[in-house]
Amino acid sequence: MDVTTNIKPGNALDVARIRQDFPLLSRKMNGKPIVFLDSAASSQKPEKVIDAISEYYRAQHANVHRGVYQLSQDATTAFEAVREKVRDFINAPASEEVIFVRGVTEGINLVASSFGRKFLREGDEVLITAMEHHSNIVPWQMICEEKGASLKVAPINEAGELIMEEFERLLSDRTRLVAATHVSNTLGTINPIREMVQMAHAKGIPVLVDGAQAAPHMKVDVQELDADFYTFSGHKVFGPTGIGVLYGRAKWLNAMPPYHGGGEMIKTVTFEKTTYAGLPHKFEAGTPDIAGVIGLGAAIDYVLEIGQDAITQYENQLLAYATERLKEVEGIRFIGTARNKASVASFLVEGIHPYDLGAILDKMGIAVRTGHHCTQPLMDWYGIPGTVRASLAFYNTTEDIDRLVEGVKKAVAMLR
Ligand code: 7TS
Repeated sequence: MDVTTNIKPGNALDVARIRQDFPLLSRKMNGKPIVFLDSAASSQKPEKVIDAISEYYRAQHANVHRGVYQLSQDATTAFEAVREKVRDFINAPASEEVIFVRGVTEGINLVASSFGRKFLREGDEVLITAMEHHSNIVPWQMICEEKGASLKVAPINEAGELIMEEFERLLSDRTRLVAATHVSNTLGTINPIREMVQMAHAKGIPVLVDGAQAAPHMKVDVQELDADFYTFSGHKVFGPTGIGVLYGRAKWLNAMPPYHGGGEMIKTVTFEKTTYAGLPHKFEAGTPDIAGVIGLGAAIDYVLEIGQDAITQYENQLLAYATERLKEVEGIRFIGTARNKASVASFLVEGIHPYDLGAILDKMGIAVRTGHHCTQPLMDWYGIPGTVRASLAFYNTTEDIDRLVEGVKKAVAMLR
C-alpha cells in the first residue's frame, strides 16, 4: 500500500480545520511547534469543551439533585442529560446503568471492591490478561488478597495478541469475573472482546471491559459486546480530567453493595439503619463533578460531530503511515504488532534507552511517552525496560509523523 499518498488532510477528515478547534495544538514546546503524540495518556481539549465548562461555572452552577430552586433544577437537568448522552454514546440499555466516576481507575476499583466483597470467596479466581494496565491489575490483587482468591493471567503471543485457546482454558469453575482491556495502551492491540465475552458467558462468568483506550478511537456498543461492565475516562475522549463512566448491567449493579457511603446514595438514614437509593445514585455518593460531566457531554457532542467511523478510518491510515515510516529507522523494534491494532506505535531502537530518545524528542518539541506505560508485567514479559510510545488522535497529521521520524533518526545519530 502506498500510504504516503493515500492520506491527506481532507481525505477522511478535515484535520487542518479540526486542529483549529484545539487551542493547545498551536502552542510551542521548547521553542518548536508542538507535535503532540501522547493522547493515550490524555488527549487535548477542543474549545467547545473548555467553553462548556467555563459557561457552566459562569451561568449555571448549583448543586444537583437537591435544590427546589430553578438554578439547581436546571443544573440537574443538564447533568442528567449527559447521562442520557453517555447511554446513547455506548448504547447502554438504560441510563440508570451509567455511573459517573472519576475515571477508569475508579470504575475498576468500584467493581473490584463492591462486586468482590459480595461475590468473591476463598479459592475463587479473577481472570485478567497479560497486557493489562496497572489499574486493571492492582485493584484485583487487593480484593483477591482480602478474600483469599487468586488472580489468573491469560497469556499473549510475541505480537501482543491474546492467545484465545489459553484464555478459554483459564475460564474455570472458580472464575468469578473476567477483567480485560478493550485496547492495550502499550501495544495498541484490539482484543476480540465479543468472543471473549461469549466464552465467559458460556460458563456464566461476567466480564468487565477497560475501555480507556477504545472509547477515543472507535464506536463502542456495550450491547453488541455484551459486556457486563464497561468503563472509560473523560480525559482520554477529549473531555476534562476527573470524570469518567462505569457502565454496569443493572442485574449486577443492583446485587452489589454501595462503594462509597454518604449523601445522595441513600433512601433513608437513621443511626440504626440506612437504606440505599436505587441506580445510579447508589454508586454516586456526595457532590459529583458536575462541571466534569458537563464537559464530558460537550466532548461526546464534539466526537459525534466529527464522526466515529471517520475517526477510526483516519487513525488507521495514520497508524499505517507511522508504522511504514518508522521502519526507516535503523535498528527499530516494534513492541505490539497485532493484526488488529488502534492508534499506538510502541518501539525501541537497538542500543538506545527509551528515556534518552524521549528526552531528545522533547527538545525538538515532540511529546511522546517513554517507560513502562503502567504495564510493568507486560514489559517484564517482553524483557524490556520500557518503550517509546507515539499515540495518535484524529488531530494528528502525517506532518506530525514526519517530524517524529526525522526526530528519531537525528536522536539515534546523536546517541550512537
Ligand atoms: N486502563 C488503560 C488501558 C489505560 O490506558 C489507562 C491510562 C487507564 C486504565 C487508567 O485511566 P485513568 O484515566 O483512570 O488514569 N493510561 C495511560 C497511559 O497509557 N499513559 O498514561 C495513562
